[in-house]
Amino acid sequence: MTLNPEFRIFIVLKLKEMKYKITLALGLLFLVSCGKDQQVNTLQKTSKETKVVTTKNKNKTEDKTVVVDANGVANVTITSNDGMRFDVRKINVSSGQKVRVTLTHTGKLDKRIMGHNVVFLTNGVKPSAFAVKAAAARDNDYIPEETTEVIAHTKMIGGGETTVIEFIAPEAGTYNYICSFPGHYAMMKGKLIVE
Ligand SMILES: [Cu+2]
Repeated sequence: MTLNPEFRIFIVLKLKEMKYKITLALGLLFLVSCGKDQQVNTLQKTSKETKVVTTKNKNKTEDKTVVVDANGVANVTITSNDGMRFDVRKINVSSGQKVRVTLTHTGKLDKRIMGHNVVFLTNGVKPSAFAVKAAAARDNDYIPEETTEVIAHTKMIGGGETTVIEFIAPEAGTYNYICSFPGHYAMMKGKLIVE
């Protein structure tokens, strides 16, 4: 059977038109799905930003960690972990007040690998300079022997342990506290603010 030339041209044109329509439809579908992806990304970004804000707000409560008991003692619990962090970075007390510091280590690592302590340094002592001397005092729990640069310090503890110290808050001023385990002071530090 032979088709007349006019009809053949008609069919070819029709086929071309269909091809064009299909391409156009696929293109639209692609655009729509891209748009959806972008929307999802935007939503994910927004929820991430919200999370960051929440964390920041949590950190703002850091200076509300001191609980003064019926005897006037300022109680503060500092939590540390295997991630080399103190959860408390600021402690507000009054001069002459008794301060009770509880240090807990919620991690799993041994104190020889991830030991933590809290060392309150006297005024004007540079944490970095003290940390160098402390690192050399391994046999003394990383506290330089007969040092005059320490107000008070806890013992070194490992994962799962807790230790408590008490001391009298010195004269008004801002004092640094650090963990003196080698390499920890840069991450594990805070300020004792005495008024
Ligand atoms: Cu430490």
